[in-house]
Amino acid sequence: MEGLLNEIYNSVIDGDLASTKTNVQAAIDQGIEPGVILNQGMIAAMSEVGKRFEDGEYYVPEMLIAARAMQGGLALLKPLLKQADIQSQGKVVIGTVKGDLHDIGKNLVAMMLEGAGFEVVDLGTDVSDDQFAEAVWTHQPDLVAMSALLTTTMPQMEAVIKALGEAGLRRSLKVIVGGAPVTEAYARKIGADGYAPDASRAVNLAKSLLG
Ligand code: B1M
Repeated sequence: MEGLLNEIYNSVIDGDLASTKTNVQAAIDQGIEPGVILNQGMIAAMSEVGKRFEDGEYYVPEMLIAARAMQGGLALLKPLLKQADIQSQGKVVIGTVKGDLHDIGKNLVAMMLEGAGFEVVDLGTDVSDDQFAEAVWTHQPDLVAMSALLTTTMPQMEAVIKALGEAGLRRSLKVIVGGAPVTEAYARKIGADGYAPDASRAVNLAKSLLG
């Protein structure tokens, strides 16, 4: 098992999509827990990619192909993250905020929410405050979930919360935020209802907020 997880780790770091898919499928076939494949194989690899970028060893293209490899592996895990026969837990509108193109964490949160029985409307990346407000108007969700990976795009979360309030859409709607630079204190400061540091805790948070 160790060996296969290492292979996944290395294939994501190398941005090798074909090997990542082969290794993730082999890990699934061997009965390795999806959470272990995800956390010890793929997410660990992405933090190493981030470190290499900070150290000037990797550039944007390397980050991009690592992300592509990770998305390929995630697609194979997706069906396994779904629980069978669960009642709908509510509707969620999710997106990465304006100016931000990072979507792996957001996709993971969306996937885990879906797996836990939430109906998810995914607005993608680079989503403006107006687009969030419009989606809330159209889809009438119970929860809005926002992701930001850049310190420069985090303030967009506050803009969205403000826009929802101004449009009179905040009443029973809950808002949660997350992403690497976001903190609990920041979430409180901007008036969000909650913050989660990772996808599985985002699911717990959503469940507890929607009671
Ligand atoms: Co960029 N990038 N990137 N990047 N990138 C980071 C974020 C960075 C930390 C790298 C670094 O310097 N170490 C840095 C940000 C620095 C900062 O602002 N503090 C950075 C930078 C600087 C940039 C560019 C500006 C680089 C440039 O162009 N010079 C540029 C910006 C582009 C833009 O968005 N406008 C850029 C571009 C890119 C790529 C496009 C090449 C690619 C993204 C591809 C994609 O997403 N499709 C990319 C990548 C891959 C990364 C790193 C390496 C990996 C991110 C990732 O997918 N992690 C990242 C370094 C790092 O994070 N260590 C980095 C795995 C993912 C599972 O984790 O997204 O954190 P994460 O999600 C977690 C939690 O945060 C949480 O749950 C997930 C885990 O379960 N979570 C939520 C996320 N959203 C949530 C929402 C919730 C709750 C929890 O509730 C709603």
